Formats: sequence, C-alpha cells, structure tokens
Amino acid sequence: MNRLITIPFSHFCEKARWALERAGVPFREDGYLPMLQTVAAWRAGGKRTVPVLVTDGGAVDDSTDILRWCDEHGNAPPLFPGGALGREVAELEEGFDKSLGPATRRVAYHLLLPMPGAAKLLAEKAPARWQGRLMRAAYPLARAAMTRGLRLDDASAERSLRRVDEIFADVGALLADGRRYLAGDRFTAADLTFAALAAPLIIPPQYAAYLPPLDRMPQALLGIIDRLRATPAGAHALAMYTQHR
Ligand SMILES: N[C@@H](CCC(=O)N[C@@H](CS)C(=O)NCC(=O)O)C(=O)O
Repeated sequence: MNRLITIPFSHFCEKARWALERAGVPFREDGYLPMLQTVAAWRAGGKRTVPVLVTDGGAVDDSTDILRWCDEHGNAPPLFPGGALGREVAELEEGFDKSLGPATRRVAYHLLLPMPGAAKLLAEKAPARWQGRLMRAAYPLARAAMTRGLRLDDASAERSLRRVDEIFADVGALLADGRRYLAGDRFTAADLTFAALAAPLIIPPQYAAYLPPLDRMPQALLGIIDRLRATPAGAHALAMYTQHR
C-alpha cells in the first residue's frame, strides 16, 4: 500500500493528497505534527520536508513529482498535459510552489502560532496521542523553532502578504477574459496547485484536513481571508475546491 507521509494540515500535503485521491490511487496517510515529520521523511528516503509518497518503486519526495507520479500511475485526465499547454501549466505550477506556498504559510503561521489555545488545539488535532502530548509539553520550543525556521516576524509576514496580493492580481488578470481554468479549457496542475497553496488564506470548506474554523481565527487573519475570498483569484480557488475536490 502506498504511504503518504504528511503534516496533515500542510497545504503542500493537501496538494499531493488531492492529486492522489483524484487519480484514484489507494494510499494510507501517515501524519505528523510540524518537525516530528523529519525522522519519518528521512527514514523513507526523502529530505526533511513533506509530502513524501512511499511506493513500491521508491520514495517521491516533492509535491510536484507526486502530481506527475499520479499522471503516470493514476486514472484521471493528466494534471500536466503535453505540448505547449503542458509547458504553460508547468510554469504556473512552479511559480505557485516557489512563491505562493511559502507566502501563504508564513502569513497564516505568523498569525496562528501566537493565538491563545494554539498549543492545546495542535495537541488535540495531533495524528497520534504521543505527538499531542509532546507538542503540548514542548510548544514554546516548537513555536520558537518554527518562528526561526520560517522567519516569522511582522516585516516578513507583511512582505509575504504583499506577495500573495501580487500573485492573486496576476491570477485575476488571467481570469479576466472569462476563462474557467488557468491554462487551457480544463482542470490542470495549475488550478490544483493554486487552490491548495492559497488555502491557508482562503479556508475552503472542502480542504481535506483540519484547519481552524473561521470562528476560531484571529481577527487579523479573518480580515485577510474575507478580503482574498472576494477577489477573482480567491473565488477561483473556492470554485476549484467546490467543483474538483
Ligand atoms: N517543495 C516541497 C515543499 C514542501 C514543504 O515546504 N513542506 C513543508 C510543510 S508545508 C515541510 O515539510 N516543512 C518542514 C520543514 O521544513 O522542516 C514540495 O513541493 O513538496
């Protein structure tokens, strides 16, 4: 049985999970809280990041490669079409991976980690009891490590939010001609990746892992979510979730 090593609520993991489920590939999810994924990812032959897909043929340790693996092994129309359209899709997908994913993550963690009750919530939602107990005991250490590792501070979060706004404006410009999908006339890796990586600041109801519900979100984050959902790009992310997730 294929195994997907994840941090369940991570948007890069959601991207891989979405592609696997869409392709009808059977897999079992092996989830960890942030940082605890490191050992599992290494042991599987990956780097320290997740998702890592462990298959009979070896480990696939990057979300884009997992989408391509799904095209080869699954039974859904390809996420990466051939020819010129395929190159356009790959370029959009890579851009979202490099810039949208890290930016939405930084803004969301910057506002969520200091939230009162964050340690308790993470512990409650832990994929295993031992992880929850460990996170509760070591939350200040974990928070400090994530703050350092992701460079979470007001200035960098502000820069990341501006980056998100720029990407949303670019996606809005693509959609301005009335197209239903970002590239070509059907759902591709560009749409899936945009929607999954925008999700921490859009909170689509169909997201397939726990995200804090809107009524538990800090006010500042809620303001960002409301604003982004109302943009054409935000509406596109929500529509991709409604129609394709
Ligand atoms: N390029 C990688 C990025 C994945 C990534 O950044 N994963 C994060 C979770 S959102 C992670 O595992 N971070 C843990 C760490 O850096 O230690 C991919 O597309 O798979």
